Amino acid sequence: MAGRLIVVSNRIPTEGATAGGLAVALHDSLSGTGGIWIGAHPEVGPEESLFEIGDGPYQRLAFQLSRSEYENYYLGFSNCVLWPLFHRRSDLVVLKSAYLQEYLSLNRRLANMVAEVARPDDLIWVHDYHLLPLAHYLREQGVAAKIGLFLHIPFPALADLSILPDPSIFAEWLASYDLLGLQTQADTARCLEMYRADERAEFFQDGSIKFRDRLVRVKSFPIGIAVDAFQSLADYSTGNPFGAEQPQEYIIGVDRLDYTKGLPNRFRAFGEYLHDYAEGRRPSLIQIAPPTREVVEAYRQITEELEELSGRINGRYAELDWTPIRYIHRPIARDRLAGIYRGARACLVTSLADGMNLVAKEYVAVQIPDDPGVLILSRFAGAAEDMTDALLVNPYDIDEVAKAIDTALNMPAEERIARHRSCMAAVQATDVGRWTKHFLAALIASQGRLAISSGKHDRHSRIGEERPEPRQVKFQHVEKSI
Ligand code: GDG
Repeated sequence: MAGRLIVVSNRIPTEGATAGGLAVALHDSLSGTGGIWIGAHPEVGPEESLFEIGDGPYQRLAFQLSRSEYENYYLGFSNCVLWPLFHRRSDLVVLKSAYLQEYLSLNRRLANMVAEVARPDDLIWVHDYHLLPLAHYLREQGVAAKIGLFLHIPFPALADLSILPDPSIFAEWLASYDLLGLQTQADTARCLEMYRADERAEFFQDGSIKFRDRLVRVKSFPIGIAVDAFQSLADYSTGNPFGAEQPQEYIIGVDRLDYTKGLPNRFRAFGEYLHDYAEGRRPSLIQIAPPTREVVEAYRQITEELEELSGRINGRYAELDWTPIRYIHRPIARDRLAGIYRGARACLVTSLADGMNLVAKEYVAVQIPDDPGVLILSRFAGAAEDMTDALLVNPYDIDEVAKAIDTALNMPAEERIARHRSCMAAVQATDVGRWTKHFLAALIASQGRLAISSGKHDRHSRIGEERPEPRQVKFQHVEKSI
């Protein structure tokens, strides 16, 4: 890698929190290049500049969100506009002009701070929907370094974008990146559809899009987990992860309590399974659902709905020595989680829309290969694009999910083993270490700015590195090349 890696995300990993797969995967690239991770931190710090937190093998620079930025940029535009819109829940979008204004001003403020530390040969890797316009503002600041974006959530449908006052801004923001990384090929197709509808965009045979004076490459990079590390967690989680009362037979669900995860239908389907199929069998559904974004109204509503549904189903079916749904509305330690996954006869993932869904991969990774449990996976999770041998279900169809629970719990060992082997191959192929390498290699290979630039803002004057324009072709050839 030429220069340093600079990762920018909404939140910076902190010592207190367990390191997630992404932080683990980026550790080597950051440490090896004297890299920097930049993100928001709850600590009080100076308002206009980045401040350093902690010691470590790479630098961590934090910025602070004001109360108003937290409300309008984070809760507002990021989580009451972009999150529902990108997850096909336009009905939950709340439009307020202050949301967009502060989303833009935070991104501009952050770009100014990042521009202070960035050098022309750095690679800047921006993460997720909170920071879509960051590259646009970095370019305004004259930053010429290569900038990539990875979007962890689904790319929206063109029709859904039209509920925004100015849907065309997305094409503009995103074209300031050199590389747009999306989770799936379906996301890539939706992104290309957006550019196809925009007369400012031209398409090239190598899969890039020319927009004004820039070339942007759009490609899918399905994210995965740190397979070996997660398997080790399950191996070393000794004893009974439940404590005293381990259920005999159980199905596991693990999700941040979010309306995109299809939890009410999951509970209904389990209730229907108990009614129609269980026949004397007494499996439990262990649902771990730590709270997130509770101050947003839509999250309050779903919390109430789940309490009501689990109460009703347990009231109807529970016995003195059996609780059908164990609904745990708080986080569980990661090593216990790995042990709980391993003992589950099935895992239920019922997302109505989901960028990837790492829970599906974690579950498969820790199964015992000669006696594995069965993954029941929504066809609307990104993971379904590769894990085609999971039991794929339509999460809107409660009957179908109830039937899939029955199929999973009665599946012969031979079929379980074959399905698991196939899903495990997908988990291995997308290991987060490989994923990081693929993304960074594609970013290094990306084309960047075209020769036609005026370069008037070009602080790092990289115009000398311009490349010839690729041959322009008709769009229908392009789709095949991606
Ligand atoms: C976004 C996209 C995409 C959950 N509860 C506990 C806990 N977790 C961990 C799981 C898993 C992670 O949280 C959830 O990851 P997902 O991928 O399922 O979902 P999002 O949080 O929505 O993530 C998603 C992902 O980004 C990556 O690109 O796949 O589509 O929405 O790792 O294990 N961990 C612990 N206790 C819990 O109670 N320790």
